[in-house]
Parts: sequence; structure tokens; C-alpha cells
Amino acid sequence: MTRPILLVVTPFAPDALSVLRDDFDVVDWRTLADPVDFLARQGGHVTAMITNGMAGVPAACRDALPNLAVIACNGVGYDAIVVPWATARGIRVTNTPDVLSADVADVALMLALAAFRRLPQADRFVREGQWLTGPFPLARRFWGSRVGIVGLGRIGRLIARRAHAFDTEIGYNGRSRQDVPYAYFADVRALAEWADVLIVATPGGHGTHKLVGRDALQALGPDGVLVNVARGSVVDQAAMIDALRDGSLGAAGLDVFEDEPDVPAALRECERVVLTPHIASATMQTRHAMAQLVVDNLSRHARGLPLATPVN
Ligand code: 8YV
Repeated sequence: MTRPILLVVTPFAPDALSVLRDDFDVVDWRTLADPVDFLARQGGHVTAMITNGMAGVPAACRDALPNLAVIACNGVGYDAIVVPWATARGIRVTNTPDVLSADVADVALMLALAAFRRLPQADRFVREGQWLTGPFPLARRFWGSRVGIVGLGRIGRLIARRAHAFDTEIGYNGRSRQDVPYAYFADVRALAEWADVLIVATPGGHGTHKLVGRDALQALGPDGVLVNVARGSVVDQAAMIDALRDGSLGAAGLDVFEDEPDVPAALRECERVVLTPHIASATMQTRHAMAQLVVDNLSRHARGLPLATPVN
């Protein structure tokens, strides 16, 4: 009997994959010599897929996998997966919430602190021997600042908790007011106007596309700092580059970008930004927990058990 195929679209921990070989033949989409030929010959045997929230389901696969039954997203964000499309075809979608929230919150604070205190510039200053010629210029302090969080979900709440420990004032924007002791702003621009640092922690996708636009960036102002640990799509990247260039935005700490891993030269060359390569969840412990959750969901699906973290 032909075994069901698990199609792996994005990088995934090899040891976690080996567990899934009990239930599936595993095929790595990225190493297929002839994907069109694979889909024509074997597409009907693919019942499961591992992808992430940026890659989603490859366009070539969309009408070529008639028996696809489950898509496991290795990440909390599933913006590139068209969930209504999956639901209409009876395809289950799962993600990896909670296990990564604290790591992402850590990186949000790390980027905020690094941008305020100019950590990369200070590091270069020492390495390049510039310290011998005089002291490093004074920076702005982070503690006591006003922290505006865009999206007070699981990750946003942990960012707030960490920011609180730095004696900051906390405000947030989201679809609705929550029962929390932080100031609510129904409008992102108003939050940006109030805040010293705007931390973006909202899901990506259509609903939040360029939610932080030119007006919000201008409102944040020449001393303002933007931090993004969500998705590049949530911020108007071109407007952000303009504002950093002309000084109408003070600084930025960015883990995510519009077209990653392609980061525009204007950002790579900008002195006012701290850049990290989408590493917010990238610790050994968290990536292990995420992989376990993906495996758990797929194993449960293969056995007809309720999914651990269903999206639809
Ligand atoms: C991962 C992420 O980098 O969870 C998310 O939405 O963007 C990150 O945790 C990504 O999913 C890696 O597969």
C-alpha cells in the first residue's frame, strides 16, 4: 500500500522529522529536482504539509494536492496560509502558539534597549579602536519611557510585563480595550504620538497590512523608536526608510522585513537601525518546543485524534 506523503516546505528539525517517518514518507519540497513532475506523479499521495507563516502553501501545490488534509505551520503566525481556502477544502491548519511568546518578547525588549542605547554602534566603537580617541556619544535612556504596544495578544502581554520591569509607562492598540492596567489607544497614530517607542507585536496578514503607516511614523517623531517583531508587512517599510533618512523617525530595531531575507541597502547602511535576521523565536529550547508541537499535531491527525493547536 502507498504510504501518505508529508511535504516539508520550510526548514524543519531533522530529529523531529524522523519521528514523523512512522506515519509518513517525508519529501523535502526544496530539494525536489522536478517539482512539477513530483506533483503530477505523487501529488495525490500528499496528505500533510509542514510550512511556516511566511511561505504558506507554494503556489504550484495549491491545485495539485487533492488529498491534502492537514497543514502544520511551524510558527504562531500563519498569514501566508489562506485559511478560508483551506477550510473550504476540508484542510486542517495548525500553528505553534504560546511556546515562542516569551522568546519573542525578550527580543522585542532587546531591540528596544539596543536602539535606545545604540548597542551595535557602541560595540563597533570599541572594536574599531575609536574609544582611544574619546568617549562614546550619550544615548537616550529606555527606563521611564512610554512604551506603545501594537497588538496586546499573547506576545504583546509578555512584552508589557517585561517593559513594566523597566519602570516604563505602557499603552497599547488593538481591536478592543482589554482588562489590563495599561492605557488603551483605539488608533495606532494616537498611540505613536503618545509613545517614545512603538513595539509592533500584532499578527500579519490583510487585516494589519501597513497598519503602522507614514502618519504613525511621523507621530512617533525624531526621538521615537520603532521596534518590529511581528511581520514586515505591518509597517510601511518605504515610509519608515524615508523617515529614518530625513530624521523624522529617531531609530528602529527590526527583526522582520517586508521581503526578507532581502533587506534593502537603505536599511543595511542606516546608522539609526539595529537589525536582526528574524530570530525572535530562534533559541534551541523554543525551536525544539515548536517542532514538538508540529509533530504532536501531525501525529494526532494521523491517528484521528483532536489536534493540539488547531487554527480552523
Ligand atoms: C519563526 C515566526 O521564525 O512564529 C512565527 O510566526 O515568524 C517565527 O517564530 C518562523 O515561523 C520559523 O518557521
